[in-house]
Amino acid sequence: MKAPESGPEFVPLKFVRRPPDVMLARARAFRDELALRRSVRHFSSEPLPDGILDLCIEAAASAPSGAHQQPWTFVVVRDPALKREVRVAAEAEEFKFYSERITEEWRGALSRLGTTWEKPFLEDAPALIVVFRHAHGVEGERKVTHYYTQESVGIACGFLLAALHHAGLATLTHTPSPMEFLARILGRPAHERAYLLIPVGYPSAGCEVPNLTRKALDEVRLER
Ligand code: IYR
Repeated sequence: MKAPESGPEFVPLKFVRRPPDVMLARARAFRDELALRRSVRHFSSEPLPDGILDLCIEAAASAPSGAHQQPWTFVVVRDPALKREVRVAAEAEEFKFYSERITEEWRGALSRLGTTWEKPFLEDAPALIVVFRHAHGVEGERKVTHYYTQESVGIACGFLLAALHHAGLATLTHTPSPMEFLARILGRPAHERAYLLIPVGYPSAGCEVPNLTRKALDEVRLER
């Protein structure tokens, strides 16, 4: 006879309760810090401190996920030959995008970002983190359904971008489309789908970013 499934095990929550003035100061400091994050498209090749990416990936992997299935893999690409392979494949897709697939409306929307099919940052940045979403799980021969994978991996990527920024690194959220080439080049199994490609490093000397403004609080927040 099959042993009965054991019920959930619970442990005390570790929760840090803070006085309101401390909470406000922390919320303000966190807002101000995240406000300084910008998408960077020009990287120096300066190497990263040892261990920094693993710490940030551990922060990302602490994100909540559907049924706690943690449907993600973070692939760190540092090898110059592999970065080149990713760049060549990404630029092939991006060339088709900018010359054929893009609509005039989309071209207009992108114009102030100054992007083109050329992606030197894929080789210049000392590391690329390619985040894969597990469309389902695999247990032996069995396919395991995963839930809310888009939301889960999106939240983990938010944690990752915040952790990298907090650590003092610049990032870009790059989505060459389609991204199937990443699973092929990086040898990921069929149930892992490339979700986001994140170049990580230091901005190049004299790096510039578009002069963008953000929506004000009263444009994004309602009270009902
Ligand atoms: N993937 C292309 C195009 C692109 C699309 C959007 I939406 C952006 O916010 C930025 C770029 C590229 O990376 O150039």
